[in-house]
Amino acid sequence: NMRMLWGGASASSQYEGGFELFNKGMDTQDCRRYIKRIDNATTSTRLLTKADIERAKHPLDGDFFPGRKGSEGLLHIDEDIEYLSELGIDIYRISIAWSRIFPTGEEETPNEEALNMYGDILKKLKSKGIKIYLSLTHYALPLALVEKYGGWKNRKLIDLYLKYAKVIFERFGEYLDFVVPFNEINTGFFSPFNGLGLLRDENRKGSGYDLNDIFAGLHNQFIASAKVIELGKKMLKASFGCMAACFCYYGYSCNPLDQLKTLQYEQINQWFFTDVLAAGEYPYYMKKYFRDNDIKVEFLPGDREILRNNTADFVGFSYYQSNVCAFEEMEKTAGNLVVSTKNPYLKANEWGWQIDPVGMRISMNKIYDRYKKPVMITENSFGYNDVLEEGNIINDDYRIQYLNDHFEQIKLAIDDGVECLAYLLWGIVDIVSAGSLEMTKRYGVVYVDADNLGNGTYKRYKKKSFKFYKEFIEKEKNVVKS
Ligand code: BGP
Repeated sequence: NMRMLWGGASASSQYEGGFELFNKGMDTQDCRRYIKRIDNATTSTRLLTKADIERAKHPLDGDFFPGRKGSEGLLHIDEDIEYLSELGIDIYRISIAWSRIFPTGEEETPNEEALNMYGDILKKLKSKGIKIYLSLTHYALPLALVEKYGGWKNRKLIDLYLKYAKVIFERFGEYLDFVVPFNEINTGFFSPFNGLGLLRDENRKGSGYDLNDIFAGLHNQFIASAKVIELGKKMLKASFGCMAACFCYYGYSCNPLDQLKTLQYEQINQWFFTDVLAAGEYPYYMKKYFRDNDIKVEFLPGDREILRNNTADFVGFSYYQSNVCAFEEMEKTAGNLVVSTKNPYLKANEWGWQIDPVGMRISMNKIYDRYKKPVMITENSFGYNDVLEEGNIINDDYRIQYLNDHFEQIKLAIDDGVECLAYLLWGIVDIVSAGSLEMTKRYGVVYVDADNLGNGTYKRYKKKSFKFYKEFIEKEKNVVKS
């Protein structure tokens, strides 16, 4: 079968900029204001309220919305594609901003200038022999759909999403190799604003969200995802996947209660979502969770068949770190989307994310074992506040170490027998972080000269890790030939 592919990944609102371009409609990511990080839960920059939306529409002096500028990708797209080509990557993951194509989500006809812009980008990538993985949406929901329908909790969004997907497939189908309807489908559970466009209600006790809204939103996304796959398979030869954030939970000790909590945490935080999209039905254990939390998910006639008949061809996942479950609340650290218990065996970065290469091998085996479908690492790398030194040098040896250790474990998982389609280095050209909106939380092998408030030249400089990744990919390509 095909050699494993090595590539990179980005997301529209973290990379593009071009907020004023071609009458783009505001989307949820354009509303998120930069606030200096006070804790690693990043609640204030992730879980927006109605007041936050109003402020985004009428900003105060000094307000900065990083999603509107990203890392000025659109201003540097030709140069960035040259870097990708120089690296020799096989595949590149991008997302399209829905509100560029349909500013309010409900226009009769799509925005032709925006379509042409994305068409040019896809053509340029293909002309370099780079395969395309398209996320139809990556957190960026047209704001008008939040204000008019309350976001994904309204079933109306399914048809509007299909209308958007149909245009993308008609116009770009020939360029697409892999299509995934939603980024990290489990985000809706932790980050309901990013995942589902649900506003946090400050007057509500607890998280500020009604679980019935969250699970209605998730159900609508599951149905939308399956319907997009049904439509896409009629129109394209691409492979269709699902994708979730992988948390790789460990029990804090061999205390059975720690193991029980780990089992339950992994079910509700991770397996539930890929069970629906990759296995095609709601898993048994959610019945108890819905009963215990008084949640009623409305299934319309045909819903169960749509899910069963349109499952994902492959299971993508983002992997950054592992997490710990302790039955007794213990010392907390942080991780992608969730706050987790500290693992005494692991080192962490300044955001408290714990570095665990072996967890990558464990996760690849567990996901492959569960679905017997090819897996794909759709996000990996590590956030560091890289320093631009004299002569525009960035000595990110720590990132080379992280990547090298994770590549070793990926190869061990493949030796275990796991079928892995690709590895995509997250934020391969530096972008704005999704959780904290920080430019200084850098993942890439290409540095972008900008700070957290949008100041800087936005010039690109190759980091030390650029050469490492370029040489690694070359070796990978030669090994297969020999
Ligand atoms: C995932 C998102 C990505 C990416 C990643 C890293 O949840 O799919 O958009 O940003 O997290 O997290 P952060 O950017 O917050 O460091």
